[in-house]
Amino acid sequence: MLSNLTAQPQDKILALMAAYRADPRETKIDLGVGVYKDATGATPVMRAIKSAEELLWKTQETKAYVGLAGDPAFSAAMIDLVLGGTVDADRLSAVATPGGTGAVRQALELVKIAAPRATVWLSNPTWPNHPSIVKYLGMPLAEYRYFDSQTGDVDFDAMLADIKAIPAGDIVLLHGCCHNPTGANLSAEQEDQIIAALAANGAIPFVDIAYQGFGDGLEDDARFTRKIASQLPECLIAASCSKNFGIYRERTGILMAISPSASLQAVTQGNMAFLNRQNFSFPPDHGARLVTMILGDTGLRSTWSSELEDTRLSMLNLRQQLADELRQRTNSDRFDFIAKHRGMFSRLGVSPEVVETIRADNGVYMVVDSRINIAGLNAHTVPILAQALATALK
Ligand code: PLP
Ligand code: TYF
Repeated sequence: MLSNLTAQPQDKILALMAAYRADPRETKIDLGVGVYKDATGATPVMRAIKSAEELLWKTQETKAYVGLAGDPAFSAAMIDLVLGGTVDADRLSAVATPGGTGAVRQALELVKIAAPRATVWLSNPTWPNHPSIVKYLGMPLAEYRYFDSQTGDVDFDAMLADIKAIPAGDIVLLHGCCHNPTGANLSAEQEDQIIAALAANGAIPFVDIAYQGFGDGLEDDARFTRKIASQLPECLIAASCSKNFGIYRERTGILMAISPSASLQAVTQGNMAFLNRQNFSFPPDHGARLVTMILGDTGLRSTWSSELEDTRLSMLNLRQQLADELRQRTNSDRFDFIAKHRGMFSRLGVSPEVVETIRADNGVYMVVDSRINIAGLNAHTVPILAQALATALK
């Protein structure tokens, strides 16, 4: 039986991680996988997480199963964090999932049950796991235009035209904030135009929000998601706690669904719990419990949000520094967009050959589409990257 297997395509981001590890050069720089790193290159456990873990260790008296949907207190805390009271609880369903990836998977499986013929529309480009999961589930897939590699900005006219043409009942996957891989995001006015287009054509939004707090702050980063949730009749939301709580390996995420009416809530919730049971029974609890403790405690919450804010500001500083260095070294404003982008990533818009040259000559690892993880840089390595790029582009 196992002899029937053939090799699966690799995730290019995870393959890059392996290539970086195998490079013996001490000066190598990892701008690949989306993990936050501080100025020393460490991915620290956040202070609030450490405190919550200590408290949990002292007070937790059982590790018995919780429930198919996870702890309702986690759902309530995350609904509040992401939606901030913009949607009535009686239309909201939620289940904890293994990470944001698990939420994306469960959301698509829910679509498969409810609307098996619906096409899933993805931004071009998007996070590689989106098309990978859609294809694996055998669902129809299509793309809407998103990025203009000449300007480094959203190609908004093209995006809006494509969204307007999507048929009623199809699913439109939108990044809640901090678009991965481009770093280019909609303005508040552009968001409103996208929402108006969805209201007019009856396509159903599915928001993936994995970087709340990494862009313009916890509230601003939730703005698009909240407007979608409160202005459109139904939507799905996949939220990840991996980045903003720094608990990547704990696999902590949540799927939320907003039903058009309260009468549909129970059956929606039941289907989501059913899907959890089919796939893994109970979602992981440890990370979800830490998040619940932090969000529910004034002291822990303020420790967490201030550390998150420091993280966000450090990435903004690196953005500005990199844009400035590139302006100087390339003698052009070509890369000014880096300072305007938000989140962990920017797509530089250089060719795969340039990406490869910089890797071979300078040991700088970025994804082949020229996505860089801003947090992989520090004040010392920004000029090294800027010079490597300027040289390779000559
Ligand atoms: N969605 C996007 C766009 C992402 O970039 C990520 C990666 O972090 C995720 C979802 C989910 O990540 P995780 O499964 O680690 O929570
Ligand atoms: O885009 C990234 O780098 C992050 C981390 O299969 C990631 O979202 C990458 C690949 C993957 C899961 C997470």
